[in-house]
Amino acid sequence: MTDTETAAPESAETVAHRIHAESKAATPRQAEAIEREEAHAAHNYHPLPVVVAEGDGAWVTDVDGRRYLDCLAAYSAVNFGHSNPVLLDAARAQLDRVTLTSRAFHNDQLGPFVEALAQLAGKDMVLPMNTGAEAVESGIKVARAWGYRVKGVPDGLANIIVMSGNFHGRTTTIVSFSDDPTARDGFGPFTPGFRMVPYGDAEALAAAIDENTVAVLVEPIQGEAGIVVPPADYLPAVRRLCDDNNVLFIADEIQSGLGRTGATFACDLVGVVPDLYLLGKALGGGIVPVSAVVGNKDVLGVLQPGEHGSTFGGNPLAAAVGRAVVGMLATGELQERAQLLGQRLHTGLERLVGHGVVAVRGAGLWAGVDIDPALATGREVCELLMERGLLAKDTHGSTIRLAPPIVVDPSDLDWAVDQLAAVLEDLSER
Ligand code: IF1
Repeated sequence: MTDTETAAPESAETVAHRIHAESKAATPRQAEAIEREEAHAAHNYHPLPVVVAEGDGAWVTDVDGRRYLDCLAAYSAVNFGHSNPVLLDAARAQLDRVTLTSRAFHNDQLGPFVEALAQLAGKDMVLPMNTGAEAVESGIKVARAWGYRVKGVPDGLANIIVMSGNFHGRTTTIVSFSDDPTARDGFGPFTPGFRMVPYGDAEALAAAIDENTVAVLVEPIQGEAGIVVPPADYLPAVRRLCDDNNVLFIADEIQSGLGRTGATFACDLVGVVPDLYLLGKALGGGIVPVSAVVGNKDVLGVLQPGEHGSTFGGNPLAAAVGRAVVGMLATGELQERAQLLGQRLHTGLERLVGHGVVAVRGAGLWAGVDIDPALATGREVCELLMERGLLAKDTHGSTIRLAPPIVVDPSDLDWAVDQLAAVLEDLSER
């Protein structure tokens, strides 16, 4: 007996969702799962009609046993693959000990985690949080407090410079400085104290800095904007401008960091060290939410007891997994793998330019592919790729992003490019 047979008469909306789900879903199991989700979960996403049940490495399996190559990796939160044995072992070992104490007490996992993460980043202090947005919000609060208490900016006058096309999360303050109407409209009133300049334009940034500027917040490579890589001399120019004006350089490496670009941090690719790294996603190994603000004591030391925190920030389970993640990155082998596989991926994708692909951008095992809009939208391409057993996600317009787990087999990478080529060929013949 399924829920719907015992439930009250279906509302028109439920019927519509059921028809939608069934029409999109290939099997009854999928339809049932989608219908229940659509009936009871907020509709803040428009997922592809696939219902994942298991994951292993770079592959996931749906409720009917169909396998898909995961080329999204949960927006780079699954850099080390689904069910990574090293990370699962670290989680399992801690699950049987203690998982949550709050920071009202110490726990025996936090110290080793923050020590290892600070060392990985070449810094000396870590503020442990949970989601990426929490790390961004924490970075904003730390920068403002540093501005008032160290730089000497008059209280309440601090400004932070952000970039056009930015994506830093979904909280009200963060969307306050978004220029994406879909992310921002309808959520006011907004938080003041932010200025926007064009991404990649050092002159515009120089002109926007004034005596009350406390920080520049920038993605070293913009993810949601479509894997936008700035000119090679841009981040070094940001570093120089921040040094010259006593302004904090805050790098949001939540999506670009932790191996994705073929380096530990995307900033490494251009030899730049920010004052604060904002980390998240892959820091939790695809198992638990783990994020952090990583910097030196002269900045993060401004926080006094009781001024900031979170129930789960730095919990022993998160710290145990985060420490295992840092351990996997400490040797540099995963970063090298992402660099080598990334070359293979980009070489394959470049061959499609002029054959349905307009442009390819990215770094390491991270690519933004602009599909010829005359052929299809990014969503349509992703639906056709899904039918061929490849999961990817479109971003704005006709751009799709490809970011498989770094553990992906080289042959699977070649297969993925072949599937995209086949989809584009089918579309061009349509
Ligand atoms: C969604 C986008 C990607 C991020 C950067 C901070 C955060 C994110 C550079 C906040 C999060 C996620 C959020 C998720 C989808 C995904 C996303 F499409 F929204 F924009 F990756 F590009 N900084 N990005 O990319 O981290 O609080 O989510 O842990 O909101 O739909 P979070």
